[in-house]
Order: sequence, then structure tokens, then C-alpha cells
Amino acid sequence: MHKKALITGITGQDGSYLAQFLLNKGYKVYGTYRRLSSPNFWRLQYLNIFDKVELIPAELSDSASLFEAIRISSPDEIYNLAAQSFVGASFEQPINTTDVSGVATTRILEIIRQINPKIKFYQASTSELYGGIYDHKQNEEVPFHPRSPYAAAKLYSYWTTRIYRDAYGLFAANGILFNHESPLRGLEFVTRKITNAVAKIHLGFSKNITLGNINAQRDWGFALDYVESMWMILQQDKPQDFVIATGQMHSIEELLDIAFKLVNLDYKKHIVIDKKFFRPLEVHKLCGDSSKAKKVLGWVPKVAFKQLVEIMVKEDIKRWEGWQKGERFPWDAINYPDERKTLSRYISIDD
Ligand code: NAP
Ligand code: F7E
Repeated sequence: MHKKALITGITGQDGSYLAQFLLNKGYKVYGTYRRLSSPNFWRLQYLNIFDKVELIPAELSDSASLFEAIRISSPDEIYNLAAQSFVGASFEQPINTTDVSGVATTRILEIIRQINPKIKFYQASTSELYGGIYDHKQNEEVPFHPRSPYAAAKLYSYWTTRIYRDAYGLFAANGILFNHESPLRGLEFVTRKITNAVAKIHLGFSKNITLGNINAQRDWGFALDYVESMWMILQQDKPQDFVIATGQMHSIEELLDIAFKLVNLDYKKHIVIDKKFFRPLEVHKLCGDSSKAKKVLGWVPKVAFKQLVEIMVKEDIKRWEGWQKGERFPWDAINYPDERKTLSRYISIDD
């Protein structure tokens, strides 16, 4: 019997890589997507797995749709990756972020508790929980200090996951993941914003990049390495929380330097700083200590920072060169789904 997994947010960076990873492990993979005016399946198409996953419409603020997704898929494991995940936007939409990145986690846990407490639950927690204080590398024992509506919502999700584990004995675990990036990263995040700009400047489509606080420092890893840890966390005998990180911290200036040097340019000649991209509260430094994950899960990151930047710059250059030749960008894929592709209360898996 194939194991069944339900991924909320299968259309995002991590959701699509995790779907690919679980398909390779022999899982039957279900994923939730939300109704948008234009469909957003390009990452699944880019990885050639669109036809291999089952798609169920669900919206995090709508308990009924989450219930249907869990009922229809009847999963062994749920990976709760869906969220409003952009820290900057959480200052603009604090209430929505609180609801979908916070309260929705309790919606899902409550459905699990009521309909099948054997389902294992993974919560996408984040290094943003540590926020404002940096004394040393952050492990599972370091106190949290959220600095954005996003981080506060995720702190709520972190705790509700622990509460449902302790109160009801659910297998519910947090992966506290530090920043992880890839060519599938959204263009608004600083890594992709930079690698995409480098490609455009290199090919003559643009002259500059406009950024905010380039002194911020992060612990950046490769998303494909990180989705493996999510699966590992759910394969343990007992539910536990884990920090997942590379343990290496770099500034945005270092990222700029490496990315521009790959195309023989000096970033200082192409950068504009604009207050618009500064946040009302900044998280200055994050760097994780994932010794527990190494010891208990056997997880170690495989791709180092410089290699990650190179992978992303090369892929963005390839996409822009393709576009010059008349090819589509991956996100412009023709992807309007055949209605029969999606599962809902009207079209069930048994039909
Ligand atoms: P992402 O690319 O932004 O994907 C987020 C997913 O959530 C997308 O599928 C999105 O759907 C879906 N979503 C957003 N709002 C929704 C709503 N109201 N109802 C239903 N679905 C909704 O994020 P990611 O980088 O893959 O991250 C995955 C998870 O890990 C997130 O929870 C994030 O907060 C967390 N996290 C990320 C990092 C990181 O560095 N990447 C680190 C730590 C934790 P659409 O495609 O329709 O927008
Ligand atoms: O910002 C600074 C910005 O938006 C990184 C999410 O996946 O990781 C991500 O959150 C840093 C910040 O990621 C620009 O002020 C400067 O200090 O790429 P980011 P993030 O905020 O670290 C965590 C772990 C998550 O959980 C989140 O879901 O870069 N920065 N100038 C800028 N950032 C952006 N986006 N754009 C700029 O122009």
C-alpha cells in the first residue's frame, strides 16, 4: 500500500519540491491549491509532476474546505506548508497573515483530532520566530522574539502544534527551518530578486537593482535539501521539533558580491537603496544550529551558499536567454487545469 500525504500549499516553492520528493519515495501525493483569478501551477509543471499529483481546492481561512481536503485524501501524513509567507507583506496585511499563517493551523489540527488522530502532522515553522535577539547560533532551546505579524502568527502555529501534541497525543511536529531558496523561489524574496536582476543586467534588459537593508544577515540553504528534513521529521518514533539550517551566516552584500561576480560585474555600480524596501522592524541576524537534526535525523545540508547562488543565477540567465529566443518563462505556462484534474466534493476520487 502506498502511503498518502496531503501537502497544503503544493503550488509554493517547498510544496512543489516536497511533492516531487514524496512521489520519488512512492507516496500518493495530494495537494491543496486556492482559487485565484489566474491558476498557479507553474512550479508543478516545471518539475514535470503536475499530472502525478492530486489537487484539491482549499483555502486556509475556510475550515469547510480544509475538512474536505482531509476527508477526500484520507492521508497518513499532512505537511502544512501553506501560508502568507512574505514577511514584508505581513506588515501590510497583518490580520489576514495572522489568520492564514497562524489560526489556520488550529483549524487543521482540530480536524485531525476529530476525524483521525493517527494522521501525522508537520508544521512549517521558521527561524523568524527567533527574530530580534542574536547572541549565538539558534537551536531548539533559544527563546523566541518575533518581529513581524508573520513571525507572531507562526509563533502561534508553533505553539498550537505543541499543544495538540501534548494535550491530545497527536503526532504533531515543528520543523524550524531557516531561509531556503531555489530557482523556484518567489521573485519578491531577496535572493531571487537579486539573481533575477543579475540575469537582466547581464543581458542588457536592466541597469540597476533597488533594495532595502543590505546589511541584514541570513543563514541561507537550498530548498531541495530542506524538504527532505520535513519527511524525516515525520518518520521518527516520537514527534519532536527540529532546527534545520546550514550554520553559516552571510549578509545581503556578500550575496550581491558573489552573484554579480558570476557575470563579471561589480554590484556597487548597479545598486540603488530605497527606503520603500526597509521593513518597519528588521530582523538583523539569523543563524541556526541544527546539531539535533544531524544527530537524531541524520540530516545535513548538501548545497553550500556559493553553490546555491550559482545555481540560481545560472537558471535565471537561462530563462531570460530562452525568453530572448521567444520561449515562455516557466511562470507563463499554459496551465489552466482540466476540471477533471481537481478533486472536490463534486468530483470524488471514487468517481
Ligand atoms: P511560498 O512559496 O510562498 O508558498 C506558500 C503556499 O501557500 C503557496 O502554495 C500559496 O498558494 C499557499 N497559500 C498562501 N495563502 C493561502 C491561503 N490563504 N489559502 C490556501 N493556500 C494559501 O512559501 P515557501 O517558501 O514554499 O514556504 C513554505 C512554508 O514554509 C510556508 O509556510 C513558509 O511560511 C514556511 N517557511 C519558509 C521558509 C523559506 O525560507 N522558504 C523558511 C521557514 C518557513 P499560491 O501559490 O496560490 O500563492
Ligand atoms: O528578506 C532584506 C530584508 O524577504 C531577507 C521567508 O521565506 O525566510 C523568508 O523571510 C532579508 C530581510 O526573507 C530587500 O529586510 C533588503 O532582512 O528574502 P526575504 P525573510 O524576511 O528572511 C523566513 C525564514 C521565512 O519564514 C519567510 O517565510 O533581506 N532585504 N532588501 C530585502 N528583502 C526583500 N524581500 N526585498 C528587498 O528588496
